[in-house]
Amino acid sequence: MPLITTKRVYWKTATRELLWFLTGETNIRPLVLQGVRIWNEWPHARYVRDTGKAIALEDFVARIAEDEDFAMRWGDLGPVYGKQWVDWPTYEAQGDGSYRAGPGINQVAQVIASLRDNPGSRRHIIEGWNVAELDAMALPPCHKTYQFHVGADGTRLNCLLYQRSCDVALGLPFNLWSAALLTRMIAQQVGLEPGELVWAGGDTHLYLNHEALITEQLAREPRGHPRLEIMRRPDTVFDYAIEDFAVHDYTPHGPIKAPVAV
Ligand code: DHF
Ligand code: TMP
Repeated sequence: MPLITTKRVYWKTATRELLWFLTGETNIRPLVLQGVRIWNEWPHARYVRDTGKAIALEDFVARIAEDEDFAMRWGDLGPVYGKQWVDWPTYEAQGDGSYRAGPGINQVAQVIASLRDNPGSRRHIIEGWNVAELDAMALPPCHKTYQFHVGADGTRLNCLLYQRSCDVALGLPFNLWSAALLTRMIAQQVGLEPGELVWAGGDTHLYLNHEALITEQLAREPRGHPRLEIMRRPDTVFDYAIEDFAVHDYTPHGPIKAPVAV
């Protein structure tokens, strides 16, 4: 697995995020209830902006956990990854010039079906960049396009991820792990071996306040080759749980704390 060893990467946190995407959920509450904090800054910033109340981040997050109505009102990130991946909106013309919402499209389920039915297809794509809904998202998708290919010998599943914007210090370690994990899960579902992950970054940047983090990390030697074991084969890609994953041979250097730019 492309799990960075020069600092401790919280792969379970990244895994919980990926599983949350696959539920179609866009509210941070299920993450908060699992102790995952990585999306908290955005709803908090919006709350402070919209209400003018200077509540501390920790108090805001406690309220999200305790008060479901409050979470419904303030915890949503808009139609981000989860929504687009499993419930991409459609519209049906009504004949009178108006449109009505049609059934959502589950891109992940469709890609799995197409990998099974038509492995040679050049159209196995999961796309997050729904142009019409970008304005409603807390953050337009960074890891926006996943394309899967079955290798020429028909036994391996490869993935190409295009990431339009990449925070090298904080986001990238999570993004590499999650892309590889998603590929492993889909490969298991369709009966293929995992192949290559190719990552392509658009705007790939370091924040100035990550300078110390990166300087320290670059001074460290990589350590070994972590492996992922998937403990069982769930019925569908939507049925994995955090307990299904074990990482072996991961003895990273220590964590390095760094602020996230909102
Ligand atoms: N904004 C920016 N500016 N950079 C990002 O990487 C980013 N990532 C987002 C949302 N918005 C973003 C979602 N992913 C962390 C990791 C991934 C992530 C958001 C935050 C993070 O803070 N990681 C720390 C702590 C992890 C933890 O507390 O579990 C790390 O050391 O990896
Ligand atoms: P931007 O929308 O202005 O590009 O800002 C988004 C920032 O978040 C940018 O630094 C990239 C970073 N990011 C990642 O690197 N990976 C992620 O998964 C997410 C959600 C954000």
